[in-house]
Amino acid sequence: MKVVRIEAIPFAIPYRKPLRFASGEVHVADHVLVRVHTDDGVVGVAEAPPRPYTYGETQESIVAVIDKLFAPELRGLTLLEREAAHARMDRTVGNPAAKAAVDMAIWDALGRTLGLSVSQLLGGFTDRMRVSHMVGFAPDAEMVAEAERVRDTYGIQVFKVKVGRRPVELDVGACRALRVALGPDVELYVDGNRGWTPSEAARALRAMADLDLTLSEELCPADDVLGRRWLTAQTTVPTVADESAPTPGAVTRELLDGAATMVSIKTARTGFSRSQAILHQCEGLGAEVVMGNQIDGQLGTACTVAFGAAHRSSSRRAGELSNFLDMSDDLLTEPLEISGGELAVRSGPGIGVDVDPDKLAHYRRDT
Ligand code: MUC
Ligand code: MG
Repeated sequence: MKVVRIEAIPFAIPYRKPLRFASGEVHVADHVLVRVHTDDGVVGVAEAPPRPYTYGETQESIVAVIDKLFAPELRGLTLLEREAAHARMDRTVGNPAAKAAVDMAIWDALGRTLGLSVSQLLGGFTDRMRVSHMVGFAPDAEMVAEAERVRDTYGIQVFKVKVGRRPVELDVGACRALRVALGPDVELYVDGNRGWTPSEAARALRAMADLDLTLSEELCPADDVLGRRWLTAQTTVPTVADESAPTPGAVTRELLDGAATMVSIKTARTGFSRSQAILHQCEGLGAEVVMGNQIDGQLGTACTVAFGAAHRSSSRRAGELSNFLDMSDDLLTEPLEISGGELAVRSGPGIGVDVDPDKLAHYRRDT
């Protein structure tokens, strides 16, 4: 059960259709595959998606911090010494996606070693989640056509609509077009990725008051301290903290400050160990959670559903589990399949997925 080697392998898979949102856009999944090898010959895997516009990490920085710092620091620890692994990684500040992928690859290796599912080790509450699909910026008709295609093909009934453009009317019009086309039974919520000021956000929410939005996520930047508190106090739509709450301390600040009423948990930034800390913190504080998507590939999505389904409070809402559908290919031997609006946890040991060596050889960027 001893860690003998950690690999960080950069790869790049183009998106068929880019995802555009207020803080950036994604055309290529330029992620990092992390492999943790043990002295028993077990290999645990996870993927790290760099999001420079959210956390400052790049594909190169993730590879470098794992190769230069985390791999030498973690070598020799057993798979059960995860707190020690985190204490060593936390000597380096930041780098959430790199740390999360190492954490999840260790969990995957542990599950494979024990012959047990990580989702069951984490909590085993259920074996599937309802799926929410993120709709990025495009002309209204394209956003509607995408949502209709995803609904008709995969049975998805929950949509997170990217907002945060200027003028706010652009997004208000898109949300209205989606509500009119999809009808009253589909769930719609919005994510601004910090694109609006508090006053713009307040105006937009007023203009969308009849659209039955269930959540509003990160409409303005975390540094708009008083503005976010002012906004959250006046809206009846629950406010989700996403990129403003990537650590337990930030979660406490956002919730106790009145800047947010709910928290997005992303395994891509807090792995399994720290996501569980945040989940339990939210349960203790009485704050709901949503399983978010960091524009994950299939491996990252398998991690999100494994974690989300493992606990009662994280499986309650639809998880954001479908944006890998826009990638032109992926690394797994058996692709994830969404049907009836749900994604099942993989039953195999660990996270339950395997990387196809031919696909990795084709897409890796370090050879
Ligand atoms: C989201 O929920 O914000 C966009 C940037 C990122 O880090 O995650 C995505 C989706
Ligand atoms: Mg978000």
